[in-house]
Amino acid sequence: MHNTFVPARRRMIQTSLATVGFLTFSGLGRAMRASSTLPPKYSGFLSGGLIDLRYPFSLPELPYASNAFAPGIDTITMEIHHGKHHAGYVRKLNAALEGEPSLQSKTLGELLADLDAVPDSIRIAVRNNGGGHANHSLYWETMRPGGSQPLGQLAADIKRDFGSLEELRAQLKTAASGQFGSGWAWLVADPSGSLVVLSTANQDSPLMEGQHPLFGIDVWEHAYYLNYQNRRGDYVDAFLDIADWAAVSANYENLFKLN
Ligand code: MN3
Repeated sequence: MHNTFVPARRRMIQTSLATVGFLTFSGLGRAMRASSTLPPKYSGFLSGGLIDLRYPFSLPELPYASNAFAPGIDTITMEIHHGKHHAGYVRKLNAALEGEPSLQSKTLGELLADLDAVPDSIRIAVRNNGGGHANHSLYWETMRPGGSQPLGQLAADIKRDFGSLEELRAQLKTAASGQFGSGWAWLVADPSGSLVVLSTANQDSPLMEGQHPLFGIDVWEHAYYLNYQNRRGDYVDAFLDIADWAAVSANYENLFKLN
């Protein structure tokens, strides 16, 4: 899909990120971490410290009222989704790591990027609940009543890689509709330097494949079933209408700020 030419800016970014790691989701984490301790497998563009959240993990507060998106995303769905489902991932992730001091020092990004380093006995729990915590933390950050438009670098790269925001939305909807069973549709920054749409099953995070999640659509039934039942596509349309592309833009630009 991509030719072998990598623009100079991309080469620089990949080099600098491999050296220093990079910022986390806005508002959820602040520090940068060196990535030099990561295994080579993950030491490229996308490496640890993506999400500078650490044990004991906690449920982030919603930056808006739970009725802020009604009727498109109804109030009860928001309250159960955040207060029960996301809270459950946080609680179970903490329980899994309770007796593992060596893992408690890792960021959530580091844990998800190297599940092989997690003992067999808790690997599935960390995968499901760590993924759930990361995915939902991003989800809440990238919705805003009325939505917003992509800015700056993200706007330029959406045009470069998809042609238009409309085409990106169409590809996200296709990915969301085509995900069999529970999972997520994503816009990710790929190590190649491109923006890519993909889907994951269950609570798997793109971080597990070395990709940086920028925007995710939760297609678990708990995200929409009260209001939409089997009409997943209608929920996806409603969610895309409240996508906070400006917030996604800010997260994306954090990838380029480190040097
Ligand atoms: Mn969910």
